[in-house]
Amino acid sequence: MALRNKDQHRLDADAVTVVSRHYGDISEVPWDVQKYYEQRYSLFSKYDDGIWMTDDGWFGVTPEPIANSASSGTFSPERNVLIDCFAGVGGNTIAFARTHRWLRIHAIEADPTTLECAKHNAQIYGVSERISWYQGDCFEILKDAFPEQMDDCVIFASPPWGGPGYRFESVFDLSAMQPYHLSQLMACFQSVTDNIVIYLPRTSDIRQLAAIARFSSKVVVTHYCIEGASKAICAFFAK
Ligand code: MGP
Repeated sequence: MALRNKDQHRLDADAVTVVSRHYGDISEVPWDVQKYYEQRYSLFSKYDDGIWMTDDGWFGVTPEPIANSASSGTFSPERNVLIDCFAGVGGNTIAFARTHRWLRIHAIEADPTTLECAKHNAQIYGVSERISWYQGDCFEILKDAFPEQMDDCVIFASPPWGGPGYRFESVFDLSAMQPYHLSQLMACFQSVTDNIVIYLPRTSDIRQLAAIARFSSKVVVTHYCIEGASKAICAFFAK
């Protein structure tokens, strides 16, 4: 991808693809991102303070009101460590940090440039000091940094859904989600904890969530809307 203009902050380590930046005017914004740019204050209320995004980040970031609602869900009091496995540009990580409810928040992001955005955005919200950042594959990092069951932990995951095309499925098949399907995610997370929250497409097949819960725990599913428009669901798994 060619560099867009002087506002570009940096390239990733291999100087190949990902550019992070703050768009100040819609005329600078690629056409496929413009819809999300129009919603920028719903994604980050402090957008004008200089929020950094990658172009891919616009598609996947959790709108701030939803992130705030999901992060203030009911979690057992003994759970005081939160691991965000797909931190992206930081929407959910920041919301969890703003609750002041967690002793420590661990945020994992595979892409170095996206991680820089998350760190920068956390500074804007004044919550950086509560977050430990990890760059790399969350499956590897969970195995290396959290190799045992943790009684005090909740895992949150807002994984990739295979791109915006998810919305053309009338019922979204979680066993075909790309690049990681639901069972694969759950198997990895359950090696650390039974308390797992996953952010998923609004059309997700609820029967597949129920089937997973039957073998491990109970599941509560919350449906999030903004101004009447359905956006996504969260599945809260707990023992
Ligand atoms: P959307 O469907 O792209 O937008 O995403 P919208 O405005 O509902 O589209 P409409 O034109 O169909 O009305 C809705 C929300 O889903 C976004 O705000 C993101 O929070 C979330 N989202 C979208 N995608 C493609 C992903 C994804 O791949 N992963 C995750 N975790 N969230 C996503």
